[in-house]
Amino acid sequence: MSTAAISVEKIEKTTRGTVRLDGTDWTAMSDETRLAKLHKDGFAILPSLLSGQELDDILGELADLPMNTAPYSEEQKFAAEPPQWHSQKFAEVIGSKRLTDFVKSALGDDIVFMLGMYVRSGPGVPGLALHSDYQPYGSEPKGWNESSPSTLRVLIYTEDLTLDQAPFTIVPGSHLSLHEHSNPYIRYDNHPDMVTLSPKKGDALIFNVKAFHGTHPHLGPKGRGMFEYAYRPAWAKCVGEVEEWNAADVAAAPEIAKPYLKPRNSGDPVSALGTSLDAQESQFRGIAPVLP
Ligand SMILES: O=C(O)CCC(=O)C(=O)O
Ligand SMILES: [Fe+2]
Repeated sequence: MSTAAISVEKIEKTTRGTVRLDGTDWTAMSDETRLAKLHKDGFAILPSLLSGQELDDILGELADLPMNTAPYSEEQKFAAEPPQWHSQKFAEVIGSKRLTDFVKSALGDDIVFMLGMYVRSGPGVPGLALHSDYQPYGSEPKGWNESSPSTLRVLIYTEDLTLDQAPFTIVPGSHLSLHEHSNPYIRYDNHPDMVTLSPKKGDALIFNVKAFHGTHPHLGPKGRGMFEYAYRPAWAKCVGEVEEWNAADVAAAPEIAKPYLKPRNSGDPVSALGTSLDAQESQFRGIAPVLP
């Protein structure tokens, strides 16, 4: 496929829909405002979480990680095993103070790391239709893995997501919808409320898995890498059983990651039934998120 003729500035529409660039300047913003936007819109960007050197160091450690190829494109590859057990530096990000402080501001102090992934995509990858990563009733391909009612995903790209690099798409506020159109098992293309995000390499894009999101197709000549992490509050376990971490892998993980490597099936929400707390000291403000 010849891609040389495509000018990034001219990409106004793709097979996934119109490109409407989110114009937010995420650098000139407090974490408080980022958190408020995460609550209201379902996503936020923490700029420059990883430096170019840190990305290169992780990529170096991942260079010999076995990858599977997607059935729909030779150019789309997924880690065949969790990257956090292969690369100590990838695993260190799980406990990054800047990242976990922000995630805790959204989810509370007791959080569980649920997912590590590494994906590479290249020219010709068709992009992802808008979808939700919340499957409350489970599914054949995902089992119970996406059934936690409260999860944030964190995406860190290893290249700037220019418009020809399969930029990210999302429908702001879709994580809040109770409407029949927000059946999380449906996918959409050409949604008029979809916006396109174009984060820089090393930024952390954080989103509520209930939000409908996807990507435009990969039109440019350069490949892109993506590190993925997910966290949930300790109570919000998956509805059915999911695969546990291997104890030896957890034991060998960097110390900074270990507080978050609790069992994937841990959590006992129902035991709180009958509990009644006096909230007047203001320590339970998490049920009333602040919006911008
Ligand atoms: O490839 C991307 O940018 C988004 C992938 C995605 O849908 C996800 O990580 O949940
Ligand atoms: Fe997704």
